[in-house]
Amino acid sequence: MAKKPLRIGLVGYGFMGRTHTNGYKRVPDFFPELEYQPVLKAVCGRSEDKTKAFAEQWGYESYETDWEKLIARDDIDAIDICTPNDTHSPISIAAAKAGKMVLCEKPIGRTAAEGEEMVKAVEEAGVPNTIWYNYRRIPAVSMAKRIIDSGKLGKIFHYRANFLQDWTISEELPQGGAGLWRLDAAAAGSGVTGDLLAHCIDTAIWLNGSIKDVNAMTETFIKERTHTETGQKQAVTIDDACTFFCHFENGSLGLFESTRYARGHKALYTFEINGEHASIRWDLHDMNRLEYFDHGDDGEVRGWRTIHITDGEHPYMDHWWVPGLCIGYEHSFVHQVADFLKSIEEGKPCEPTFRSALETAKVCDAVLSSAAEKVWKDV
Ligand code: 4PW
Repeated sequence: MAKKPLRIGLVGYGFMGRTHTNGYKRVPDFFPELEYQPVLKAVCGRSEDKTKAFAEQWGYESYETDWEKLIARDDIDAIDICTPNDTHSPISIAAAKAGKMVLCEKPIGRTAAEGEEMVKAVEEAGVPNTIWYNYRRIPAVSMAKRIIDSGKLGKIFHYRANFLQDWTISEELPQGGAGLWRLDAAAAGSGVTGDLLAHCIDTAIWLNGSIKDVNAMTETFIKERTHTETGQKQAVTIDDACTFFCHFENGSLGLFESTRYARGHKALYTFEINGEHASIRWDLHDMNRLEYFDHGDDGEVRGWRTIHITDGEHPYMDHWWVPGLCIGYEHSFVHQVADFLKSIEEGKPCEPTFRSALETAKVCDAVLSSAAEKVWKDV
């Protein structure tokens, strides 16, 4: 079958630039039924040497050092944004105005206000759009969605999630600049709330519906850091840790925690959902497994069971190996590319769209203002 090309213009060649590009490259071999095939047309970055080297290593046909030039090119169909959060809004809006499809790394913007502008731009332009909340596309997480939607859990009472890391426990770590922009509120918007809890919130809304109101606390453990570009000491204005509880619209209670000060944890993302008939839990460190407790089981053998999500009947797994063999973190991005290509083939939205991701941004904003004002906040 002759493939339709989807010509990609990637902005940013860091960690996310690599995960997305790997997704574009893997899809044609593992999802051969799709009509569209990504073509790595151009990558864009500020450093010419590094951008050129990335283009050569990963197989982009060309490179640019100015994202406005990339957007102006008529041989590009889709702009993929993998740059720090403060650039998501201007690049997305310009790309949409130029009639390009827009794929943007999470979170949608630094704030919900930025997100609103981005939603307006893609909707006015009528261009396909999506935000890369990749954890939805881990087969075990998608399987949790399928189980919950089937009604097996019954009424949901509790949703709890954690995202724990430990990479900022050092006063020596500067803020700002390559790789460290996540510590600089001007670039990132917030700390763990927008960077890590946003993932937990996106998954939670997807699995358990909208969040109604929140009550949060945040802490900044290291108050001053040296800025990489200015060499000056600056106040740290990101949240190093954030804990919040909430009500979901369906009446369940939520409890969320994230920190970069949990010594020993590098990227521990877990969630657990307790329903009337059954419970379910998942752990990114053991990502091919889903744990499930069904109260309807025969009492003598009732207990938590571990489902190995590697069977062809599990989400996405018919595209990979034989049952029992695992896949990894990078596959969630391959799945996101496949879902995006499928969505343009079918003329349907690719979730989460900019509009859906705006809901997560609103929860993040409510969390941060609840912590600042020490009060409950409606979303
Ligand atoms: O989006 C998150 C990042 O900013 C990721 O999922 C994990 O934490 C890996 O890097 C950071």
